[in-house]
Amino acid sequence: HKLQTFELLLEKLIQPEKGAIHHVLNCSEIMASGASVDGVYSVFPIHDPNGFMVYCDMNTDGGGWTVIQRREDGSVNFFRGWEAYRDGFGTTTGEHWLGLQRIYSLTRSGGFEMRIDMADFDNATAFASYSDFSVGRDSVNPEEDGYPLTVDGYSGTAGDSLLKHSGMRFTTKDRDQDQSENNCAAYYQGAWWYRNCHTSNLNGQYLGGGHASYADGVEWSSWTGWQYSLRFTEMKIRPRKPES
Ligand SMILES: [Ca+2]
Repeated sequence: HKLQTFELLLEKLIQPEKGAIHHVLNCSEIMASGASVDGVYSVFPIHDPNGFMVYCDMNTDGGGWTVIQRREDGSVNFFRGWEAYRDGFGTTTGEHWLGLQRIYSLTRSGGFEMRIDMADFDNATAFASYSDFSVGRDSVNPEEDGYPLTVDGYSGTAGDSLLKHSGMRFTTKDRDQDQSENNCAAYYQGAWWYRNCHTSNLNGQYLGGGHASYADGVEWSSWTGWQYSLRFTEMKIRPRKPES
């Protein structure tokens, strides 16, 4: 009898009734299905059907955000190489990088906006929003293409420190794809879509506020310059709402 019950259960899992299991693509869909609590959820992007865990911000500016990066206490080492940035690292509830391949799976077809929330060590906050964000858009082999950034349409309070990076490939300390004769990631102790080299460095060293060294901290230059390492950053994406 128990075996029969188990087989029935298994059958249901493998062949769910039509509509019984909805494979949610991102946090926006999870919110649309009724969830309103910030936290860790599973998502199943079309191009990564096995799915993965993400942190969903269900409150900021209407919620439904899938978090792709967070710095908050310096507990996780962000000075890592290509494979780590490709695959992701850290703790979903704490400091982490979701991973370029996953960000690509979520955004490759376009139609996403991105928001970055930031805080300094005096409890001031600011944000930067971009109406268009994707990584490796339309790439057949995004890793070979270097997971290039597409970003456009700034609004916010922190100023724009990302548009100059649009079109750039991702550079890590062990894979130089920037336009500098140096490796910007090695030079500025981070990993980013560097040009020659940066106006922002959110994966830089967690230096905890003002620092004497130049541009190697968690920097967002249009808000706090190149010698102030932010206390908190959170990058998050969601499908753009249809124009109203
Ligand atoms: Ca270079």
